Amino acid sequence: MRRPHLPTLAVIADLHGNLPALEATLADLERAQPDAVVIAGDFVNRGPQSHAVVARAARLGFPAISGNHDTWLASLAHGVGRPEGWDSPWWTPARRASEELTPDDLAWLEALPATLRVELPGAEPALIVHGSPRHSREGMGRMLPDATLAEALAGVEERTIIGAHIHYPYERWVGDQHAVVIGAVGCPFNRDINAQYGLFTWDDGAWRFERRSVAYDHEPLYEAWRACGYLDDGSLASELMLLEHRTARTQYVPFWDWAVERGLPLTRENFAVFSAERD
Ligand SMILES: [Mn+2]
Repeated sequence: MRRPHLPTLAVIADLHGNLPALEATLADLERAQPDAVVIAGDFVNRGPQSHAVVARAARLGFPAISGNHDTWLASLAHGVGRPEGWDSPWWTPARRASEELTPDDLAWLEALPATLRVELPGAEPALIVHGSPRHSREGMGRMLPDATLAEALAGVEERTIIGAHIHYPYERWVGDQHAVVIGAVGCPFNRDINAQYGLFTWDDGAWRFERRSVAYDHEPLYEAWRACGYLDDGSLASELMLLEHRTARTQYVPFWDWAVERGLPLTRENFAVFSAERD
């Protein structure tokens, strides 16, 4: 007897201005043929192609939500919330990325909802979030204690909550709720440089999570880095973001935290010390 069709859902997120990674993911979705595709935010920033990724994603027409980088860059583009030293090389990637967003890009990003409920025939609904149901910057990863996650999920009626934000795949159960974090398409932090996303199949009363990891040629990404100009003023922040693409490991934020904790300036010399201490 043929098995009946099982509902399938793909969730992709954290594109972060990396068009080659998005294209590789789309090619893999062509092979997987899920019933639905949802994009769970962070289209922009970090990578060199924020405008190109937003323009491509907008044309795809998949349901989508916004991530913390999308709302942040949109407000920066309007001159709101600019950090101290905004014109310095440290802020070059965010400054250049926010400048390259067109009025259409901004209107599209700003119209995205924060969360989205997905309902497919024959399956339970799932809630798509960027971080957690209550905040786009609260990732549901291993650093979030169970008790805090339970608070974040209080009042959420869906049993399956699918998020992103932390850039590595992770899943756990809290009570009868299943929290899944998909990996990142454009900027993974799990030392796997492939484009990663989640493919979900409704089987035997639950959404089963399959981690997809799609190899792609990184040379066009590095070429985009050379062409975008974010490295031209010697911006260390830009170099760290490129290094994140090369290593699939978080560099920028932990170095920042390390330097602030010690009252040290964000210099190459200090990054070398940080890197040596960390390994
Ligand atoms: Mn992100």
